[in-house]
Amino acid sequence: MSTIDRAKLLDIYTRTMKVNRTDEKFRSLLMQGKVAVMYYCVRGQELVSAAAMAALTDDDYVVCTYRGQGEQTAKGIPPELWWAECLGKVTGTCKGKGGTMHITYPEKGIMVTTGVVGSGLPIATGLAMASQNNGDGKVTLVSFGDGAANIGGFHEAMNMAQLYKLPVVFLCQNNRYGEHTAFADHTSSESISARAAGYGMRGVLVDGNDVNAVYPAVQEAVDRARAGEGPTLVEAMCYRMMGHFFGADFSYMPKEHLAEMQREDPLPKLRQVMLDHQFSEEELDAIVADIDAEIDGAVAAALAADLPGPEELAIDVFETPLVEAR
Ligand SMILES: Cc1ncc(C[n+]2csc(CCOP(=O)(O)OP(=O)(O)O)c2C)c(N)n1
Ligand SMILES: [Mg+2]
Repeated sequence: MSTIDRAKLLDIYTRTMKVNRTDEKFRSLLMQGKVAVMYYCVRGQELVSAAAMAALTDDDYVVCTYRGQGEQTAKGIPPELWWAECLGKVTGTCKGKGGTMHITYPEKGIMVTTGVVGSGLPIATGLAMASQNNGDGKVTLVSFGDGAANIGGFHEAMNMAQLYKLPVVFLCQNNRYGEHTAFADHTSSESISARAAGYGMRGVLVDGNDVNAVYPAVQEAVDRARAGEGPTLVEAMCYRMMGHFFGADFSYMPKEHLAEMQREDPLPKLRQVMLDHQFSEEELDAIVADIDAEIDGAVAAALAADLPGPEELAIDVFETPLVEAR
């Protein structure tokens, strides 16, 4: 049985299914040609994002990547704002000027989404340093991939975060691939988390498909960060069940690997944990039905919304809007 209490399990299940249903909806819209934007699928990684976000408060900060739908949804960006942003509409979180790869929503702590691989780590370290200086009690969590761990900024951020005992959690979602390159072909160490020792930092390796592994590990890392005990590098092993981005070929992923992913799929495993805790099939299905209805409403509103007008080009860019400066 799980050590996680029922209320928290329900919270994690709900967040996980929001991420999954959003991913399914996005792929379905793309398949039907109803939308045409870049989208990086999160199928297989839903639980890691959801369990990690469930360990944070609304005010805590998150920095994520282009594959950040999970963090963005699970941290609580309202779906109507999220969908509108993804579709480039003026009603979006960034008035349609960010799109899928640059979602920002400070109201729920989503501070930065970046497409520059590895750049989130130094940014998160800076946010954590600000919190330490301000004494605001916030923890920053940065989500990044296995490939990102091989960028120089990873090392700079890890060293500085540990040196100053900053309230930051480094969450590596090791989905076994960096674009088309398998983990063993781009990383010399056996794991990313083992590198933490080189900085005198705590490193934890967890099964990202198991709620009983990933949630307690992230919660402990968050608690330690908030208590002034410094950063943790949490590496969650998971699978990228699709190509690098929607529509990308993934024939280079070996068949045995695909079979292993199916066996380890986090969603049926989480559902079983819920059933073991006396949640009924009907109850779990009803949660998903509510989520689907909310997503359908948000998508319809986003599709009907306006694109930003040309005047938006000069707004939110400089502190003094260009039109006023002239
Ligand atoms: C600095 C930089 N180098 C290269 C790229 C091209 N690129 C985009 S995604 C990606 C793979 C990153 O893999 P990983 O960090 O494992 O994240 P995942 O896509 O698996 O979530 C690369 C190399 C980039 N966007 N930025
Ligand atoms: Mg990866």
